[in-house]
Amino acid sequence: MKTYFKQGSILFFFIIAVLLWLKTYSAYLIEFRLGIENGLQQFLLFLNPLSSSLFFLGIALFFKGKIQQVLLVVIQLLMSILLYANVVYYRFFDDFITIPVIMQTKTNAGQLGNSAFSLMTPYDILYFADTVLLILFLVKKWYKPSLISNRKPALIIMSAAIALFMLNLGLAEKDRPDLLTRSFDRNYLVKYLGTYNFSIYDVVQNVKSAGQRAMADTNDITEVENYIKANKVAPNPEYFGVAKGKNVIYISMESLQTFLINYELNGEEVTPFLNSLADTGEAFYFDHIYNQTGQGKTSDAEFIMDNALYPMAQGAVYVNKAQNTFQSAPAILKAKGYTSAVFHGNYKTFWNRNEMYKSMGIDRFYDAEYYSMKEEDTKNYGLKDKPFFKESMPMLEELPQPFYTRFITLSNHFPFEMDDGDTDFPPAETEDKIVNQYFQSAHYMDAALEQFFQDLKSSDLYDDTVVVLYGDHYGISENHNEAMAEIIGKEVTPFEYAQLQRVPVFIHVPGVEGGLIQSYGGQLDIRATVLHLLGLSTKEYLDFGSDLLSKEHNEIIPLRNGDFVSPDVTMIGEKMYDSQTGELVEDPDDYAHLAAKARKELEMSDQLLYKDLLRFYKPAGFESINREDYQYVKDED
Ligand code: GP9
Ligand code: MN
Repeated sequence: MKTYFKQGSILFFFIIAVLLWLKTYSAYLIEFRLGIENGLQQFLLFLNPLSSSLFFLGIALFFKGKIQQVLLVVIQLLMSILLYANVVYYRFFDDFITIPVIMQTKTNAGQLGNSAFSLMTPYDILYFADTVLLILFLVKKWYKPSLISNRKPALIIMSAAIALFMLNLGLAEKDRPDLLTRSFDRNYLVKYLGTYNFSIYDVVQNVKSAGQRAMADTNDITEVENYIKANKVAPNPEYFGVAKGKNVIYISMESLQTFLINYELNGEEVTPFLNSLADTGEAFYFDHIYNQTGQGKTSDAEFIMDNALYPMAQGAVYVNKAQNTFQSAPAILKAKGYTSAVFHGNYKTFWNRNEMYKSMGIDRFYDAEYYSMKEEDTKNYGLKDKPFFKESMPMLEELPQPFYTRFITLSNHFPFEMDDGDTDFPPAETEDKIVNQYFQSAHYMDAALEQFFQDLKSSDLYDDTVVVLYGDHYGISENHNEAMAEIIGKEVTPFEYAQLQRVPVFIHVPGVEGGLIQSYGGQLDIRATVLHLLGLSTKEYLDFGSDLLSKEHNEIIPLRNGDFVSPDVTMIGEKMYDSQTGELVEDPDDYAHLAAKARKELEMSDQLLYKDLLRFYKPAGFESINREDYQYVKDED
């Protein structure tokens, strides 16, 4: 039998390591947009997979014979899987996988499948070509591992790998100080250190966060409490209490971005119903609200609505902090006689909702179990919006009043596919199918909302109910910038992309004249706005929003990635842009204090969450939630 490599030859090992290195580097170039700005960054990107390949594959060399073979395959395969998983995840989320995301996938078992498949292509098989080659060589015995362990060369290779890594880290720190301690942005970490090292960093971070909770005590709450209370703004007396005792309905509008409101595609309005809400003054329409969600997407937006705290920089609060203590809106309103409920045409375990809702004191959860879920009525993640709202009506009417509820729509979800007959709205005509379909599914959702409003009116609930509609997060990621440029009629620069992070917010208050409100705000500001409309003071609560209708409303809006927007400047990464013109500002240092304020706010909120500090705080008049009082099991009848 022919053996291509001398027994114990180290050459074969190097070929495998180099293939993994180059494969990873190619993936960086082809799949990820890491924003390489200079030659050094380009060099580090090229360098970083080398040290990881040598280091991890090198472990196999400490063993001999069969064990060496098996280890080589297993390590190579695991690294390839990690790389490919990141590639697929990035194609949709523009982000890298973290430990909490992996936990989420488990929680959401099976249901992410559809989206994941639409993100894969047959060419992806190339991501495992070198793995197949490696296995082939070993099975065919074209390469025979050493019968003694290659301890000495292994040590040399490991040391070289570590030296390379230290060099990499040193150069990265030089280009971007505090890379490991301060960064909110996973893109930076991957750009400088690579996907494999990022995963290790992520594991360490998660272990640390578990430790943080254990170490915290009552003293930790004081700083946060002082910060928050010093920054509270007074409600606007004109609106305070105008909706006292009214019901509340929040509607989470899946993936809806502000650019769609009043947008006309070939002369036809995409969202005629929502447009009419704003135009007629039937509701307040806020057109400068930026989404502040992170990896938890819909669940992060829900979390923000009910808690006015920042979601996590990595992973979803719903999944990772579901056992924390919260003083959520449903619990606050419970003390005022409200019954709370969530309606959603997907199963209760998705996003770990059935656990998180207990901590937020949500009384009832009408999940997929309560709906018909007929084949022709479902698509993607669950029930289509029109049957969803239709079937929800009788359940809503049964609720004791006043109620506090949330309806979570689904039809306008990536990849925005519609069934035949669900919409006659024409797709856009860019080269990008996803962008084209987005208009159709958004139009369908708009029609579903109109039908729901009709039903509320005919049921007499309308005049007793505040309705808040909010876009949950972006629908169109950076991957589609080219087509989006056609849609918005200008290049999607980083500044324009930040503008696309706006999500529409409408608030209908019975008997109150609405209209367009252009002040800058974030999703976190909605809770205080609504509680004040209901006539509840928010002074005692540890939250980070500021009433959008207040004259003192705070217009510096931190985003979850550490950037911020304000009417004057918008900070993206390290750069400051004039918010009105989109040009870089001449003297960014003039705005350093705003950046510091935004950072401080995120830091304070993170403290609350990571250390679970609300367990040490009890607002006056608040009745603590006991998770055991809540259960979301449908009665058999
Ligand atoms: C699933 C729905 C979609 O239940 O909320 O979640 P998303 O993927 O948008 O976070
Ligand atoms: Mn969503």
